[in-house]
Amino acid sequence: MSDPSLAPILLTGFAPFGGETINPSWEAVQALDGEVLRGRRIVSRRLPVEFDNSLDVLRDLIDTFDPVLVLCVGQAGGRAQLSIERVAINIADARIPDNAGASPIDAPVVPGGPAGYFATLPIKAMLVELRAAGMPAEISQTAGTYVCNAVFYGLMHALRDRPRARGGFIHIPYSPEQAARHPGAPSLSVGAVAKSLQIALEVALATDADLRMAAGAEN
Ligand code: PCA
Repeated sequence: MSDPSLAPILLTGFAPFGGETINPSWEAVQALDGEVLRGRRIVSRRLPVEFDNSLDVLRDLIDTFDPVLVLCVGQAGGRAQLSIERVAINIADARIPDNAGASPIDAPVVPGGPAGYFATLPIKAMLVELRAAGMPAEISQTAGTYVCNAVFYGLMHALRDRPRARGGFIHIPYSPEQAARHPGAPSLSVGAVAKSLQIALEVALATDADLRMAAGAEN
């Protein structure tokens, strides 16, 4: 049972984009809506794939729910593993238009904001537990320059005034159904992603100080 006196967990996925009919981030996130972890309720919501609107929706959700932890999840077709993102950068550079037709080029996500923000979730501890549970996972050093990076940046910018709340971002591979239409692309089932997200959230709730272990990249 959830304890109403405990602040909830906000978990977001995205609408379909780029010609896809589903976005597995929303499918997986939706499956966890209403679950309770350590007494805290998970609130799952879907964000639009729109540079401007997504940040407004996210900020409203943070104001409404005053969450203790926010994890945003997005699809990264072509990636083979759950990518736990380390850093969000203050750049929007769209290769394809967003769902509202906007294609910003080298625009700041937040004018005047710092160049970047780091996730405040224990990304290494999450990595270790995901791998221990048999899930393919990695630390990613870039969330790209499209809407997911903008949402991640906007999230961390919004949380700067809320020291109690921690936030981060995970990119996920295509679902098997999507990968079937992109021959050769790796995939992960929505069920496996949902289970992985639950593990990641549990680790985040249970871990104050992150593990110290190498998970960097040479390039
Ligand atoms: N992935 C896109 C935006 C929405 C999504 O699920 C991205 O990686 O930017």
